[in-house]
Amino acid sequence: MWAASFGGDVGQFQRISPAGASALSIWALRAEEAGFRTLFGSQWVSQANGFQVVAPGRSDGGTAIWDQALCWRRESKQGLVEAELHLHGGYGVAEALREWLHQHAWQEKPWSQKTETQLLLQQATTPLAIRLALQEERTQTALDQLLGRAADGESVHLHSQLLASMQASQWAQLAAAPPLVVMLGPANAGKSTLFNRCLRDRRATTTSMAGTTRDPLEALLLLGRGEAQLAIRLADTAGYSAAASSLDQQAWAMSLDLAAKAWKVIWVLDAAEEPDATLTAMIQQRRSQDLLILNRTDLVPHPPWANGFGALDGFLHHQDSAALEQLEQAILDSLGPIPSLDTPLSRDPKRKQLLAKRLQQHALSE
Ligand SMILES: Nc1nc2c(ncn2[C@@H]2O[C@H](COP(=O)(O)OP(=O)(O)OP(=O)(O)O)[C@@H](O)[C@H]2O)c(=O)[nH]1
Ligand SMILES: [Mg+2]
Repeated sequence: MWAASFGGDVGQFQRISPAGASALSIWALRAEEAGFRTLFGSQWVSQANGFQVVAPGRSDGGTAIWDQALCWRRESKQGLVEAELHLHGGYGVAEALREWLHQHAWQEKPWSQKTETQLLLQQATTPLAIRLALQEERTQTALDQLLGRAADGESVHLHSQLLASMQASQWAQLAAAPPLVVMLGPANAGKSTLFNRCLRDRRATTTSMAGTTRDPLEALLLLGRGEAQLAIRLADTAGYSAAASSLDQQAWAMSLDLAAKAWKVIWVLDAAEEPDATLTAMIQQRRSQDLLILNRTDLVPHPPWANGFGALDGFLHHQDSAALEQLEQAILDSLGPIPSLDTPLSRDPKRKQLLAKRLQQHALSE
């Protein structure tokens, strides 16, 4: 789209550091090679990824308002060259640069025309999010080829590749926007205590009285380690009570609303208190991606009513740090292995749909 508006050596530019006075200002420039040569003459950086200190031409013979900038030639796309200019961040300097570029018929390009990958990189919460954003851009063609081969029916042994791409695409989706995980359950089951333990911080109030938490509380939490870390938005909510006041009922309704929007719900039950029929029905209808934890098992280790509830296998009371790791692992395990560097992936809904379809066909044929 950018290239289409180009003619001759006319270039486009935008400020990529925040507007306003600051120590430094950074500008992105894009043009055909000739456009840069007209601008910088012999000072232009001829090598990709090269750096050079550049000064503006002084055709008026006077003193230039901005004198020097660091120029980084970034990359070349569709016959266009991109460069970054780093210079002083004062207001006058920025205006002088704008004026100088306008004099050379360069156009200022609005900030909003950033590419999808640039936006993802700017919002990335973890190194994994950065890696998968770049991987998505890099493997687009490979994914389309894989889908093409799967459609042809020429190769029958594509199931594992399709599955890896499917899982990688899900990882990319979740890494790009931290998903919501909601803690839900009866009042006083220890939800807020567990929330604090997960965050290793006292963020939620906990008391021995039922109905302590009213409004949902949300915090960003990193799961896993190193380059595999995934950020989630963990939410603590108000609990359920059969004898709730109207205020408590309103709070519980808010908990349910939030749970309906969640990627996963973690049901936290009190081992010392058998859930009533209403709650039992809700727990039994939970979605396959939800988890169930039996808490306060130091009080009642094996409550008979919990048999067949499908609580997280061997989950202990929250004092045990192994239990927290087990919970973290259960969430990560549901995503499958971390995508390898060369697995093609996409967050595009149409491609994901096609991937699911081909995966189903190939599962049947193998
Ligand atoms: N014995 C025992 N007590 C616990 C455990 N977890 C939490 N508690 C206690 O149980 C009480 C309730 O804990 P909270 O974390 O406030 O429970 P909650 O589910 O957030 O309660 P509401 O906000 O009222 O819905 C507190 O006194 C906690 O110290 C546990 O594993 N064992
Ligand atoms: Mg609470």
